[in-house]
Amino acid sequence: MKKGMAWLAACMLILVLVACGNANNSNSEASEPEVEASEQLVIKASNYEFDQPEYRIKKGVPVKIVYENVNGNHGILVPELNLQLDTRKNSKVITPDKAGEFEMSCSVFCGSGHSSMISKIIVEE
Ligand SMILES: [Cu+2]
Repeated sequence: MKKGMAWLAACMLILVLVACGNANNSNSEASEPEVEASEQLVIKASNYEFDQPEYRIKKGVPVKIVYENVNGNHGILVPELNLQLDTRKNSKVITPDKAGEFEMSCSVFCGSGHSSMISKIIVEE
């Protein structure tokens, strides 16, 4: 009799765990809808520069921006494109809706060369 109760309790526990797992999955999908991007742009940062003076992407085309930290501890920040990446969150899909040149700076105060870490994101029409 006692054994039966334990077995029943174990079953209940498994059911609860499964239900919770499903709930978590649907939540994470809802909070961050990931757009499919066929293009990818890798931006690398080191002490104290980005690997290119400018990066080109296209207006209206989803692009996956990937941040790569080469040395030091940096990040990228482009307020106009609502883009901020660093070593903790290192990729994001964006679809720029306006053409132009947008300044990109380092999002982490990394030391003496911090303020010279400036590049441009150019969104082409
Ligand atoms: Cu930096």
